[in-house]
Amino acid sequence: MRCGWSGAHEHARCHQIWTHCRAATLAAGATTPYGLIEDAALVVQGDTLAWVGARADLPANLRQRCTAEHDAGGALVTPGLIDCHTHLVYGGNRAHEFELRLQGASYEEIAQSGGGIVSTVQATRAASAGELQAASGQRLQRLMGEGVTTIEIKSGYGLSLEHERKCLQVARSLGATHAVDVRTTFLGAHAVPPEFAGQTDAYVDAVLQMLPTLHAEGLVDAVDGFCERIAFSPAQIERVFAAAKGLGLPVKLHAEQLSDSGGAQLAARFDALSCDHLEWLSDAGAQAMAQAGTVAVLLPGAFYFLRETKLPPIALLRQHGVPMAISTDSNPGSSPCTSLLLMLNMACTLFRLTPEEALAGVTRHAAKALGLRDRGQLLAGLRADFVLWNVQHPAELAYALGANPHSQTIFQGQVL
Ligand code: DI6
Ligand code: FE
Repeated sequence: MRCGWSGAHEHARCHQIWTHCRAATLAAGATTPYGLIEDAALVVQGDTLAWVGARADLPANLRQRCTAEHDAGGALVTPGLIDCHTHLVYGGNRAHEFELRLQGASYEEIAQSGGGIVSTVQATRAASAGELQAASGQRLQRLMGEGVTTIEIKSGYGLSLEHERKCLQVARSLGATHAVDVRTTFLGAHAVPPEFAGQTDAYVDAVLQMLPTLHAEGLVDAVDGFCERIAFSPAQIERVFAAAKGLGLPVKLHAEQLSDSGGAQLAARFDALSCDHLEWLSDAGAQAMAQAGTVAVLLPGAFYFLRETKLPPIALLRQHGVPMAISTDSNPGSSPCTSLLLMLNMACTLFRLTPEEALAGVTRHAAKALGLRDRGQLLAGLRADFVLWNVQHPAELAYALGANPHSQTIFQGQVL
C-alpha cells in the first residue's frame, strides 16, 4: 500500500514506519544530548508523527498497523531544518559591492551613497514576478537540498504596495510549488526607497498603509523592521509594531546589528517572536528578551560576510536563558548564502556555539522564532517533517565544511 500525497485524506489511517536509524529528536528537556535515541523507530500517520522512540519500546499493536515500511539504512534522523530568517526573493545581485568592499568601502558607506539595499530595490522592482520566482526558486532548491522543510521569507526589496505585494506573492507561490512550508514576513520598514529620500517618517506612513492591505490579501504571517541608524529609529519601528499588533500579527526585529539602539527592549515590549543579528545587544536587552520569551536569531553568515568583529553576546544569552536560533539571512548584500549547514559550522567556529546548540538553532528554536509549535522536534503529535542523513553523529552536521550528507527528506509524511 502506498500512502499517497494527493490521497492523503484517504490514507489518513495509513501508518508508515521508519526503522534502522538513530534519531536526534532535539526534544526539549530530553535526557540525552541532542535527544539522541539509538536504534529508533518513527511511526507516521498521514502527515503527523504518531510515535517516536526506541524500537524495542514500540507497542506491538502499533507495529501491526504499519502498512508501509522504510529501512533508513542506518541513517541519522533529525527534524526537518527550519531557516527562520531569509530575504530570499530579490532581483539581481551585489557582486559589484563585494568588489567595492574589498577595495575598502564599508557596508554602511555603500548604503549611505545610494547602493546597498536600495540598489536591490531597483533590481527587484524591475524584475517580473516570473523572473523573481525563477531566481528565488533556485536558491530555495539549494536550501531544500540540505533538508530545509520550513522557511521564512521576508519582503523588503519592493518598498511600495505594488512591489511588496509582488514579492510576497512570489514567496507564497514558492510555497505552493515546492514541498516546503513558507512563512511570509512583511519587512516594509527595511530601507527608505529613493522616492522618499530624506522623508523617513512619510515613508513609515506609507508602510502603515501597505500593511492592512497586504494582510487582508493573506500575504502576511508576521511583521519585521530594520532598527538601525542607517534605517529606522525605535520610535519609527514602534509605529509599525503598533499597527501590526492592531491586526493581531506577531512582530520580529533586525536589532543591534551595527549598533545598540535599544531595539531589543522595544521588540520585547511588543512580545516579539525574535530579535535577529544582536551583535551589539546589551545586558538590558537580553534581560528584556528573556522576560518576553523572545528568541535570539543569530546570523553568522552576515557576521562573516561583513567581516564584523563584534561578537553577539552568547554568554549573556545563555546566562539569561534566551533560546538561540541560527539562520542563513539569505540576502544579496550581507549574506548571499544558501547553505544552512554552513551556518551550523559558522555558528560554532565564529560564535562558539556547541554543535548541539547550533542544531537546536535550526530546529526547535527556529520553530519558536516563527511562533510554530507543531515542528522542530521529533515528537508524537508534531508534523512528520524529518531528514535522513548519511552521518553517524549529529555533530558531523556542524563539523564539515561544504559537505552535504543529506540523504532524504520526508515532508508531511511524504518521501520526497
Ligand atoms: N540586515 C541585513 O543584514 C540585511 N537586511 C537587514 O536589515 C541586509 C540586506 C541587504 O544588504 O540587502
Ligand atoms: Fe536580515
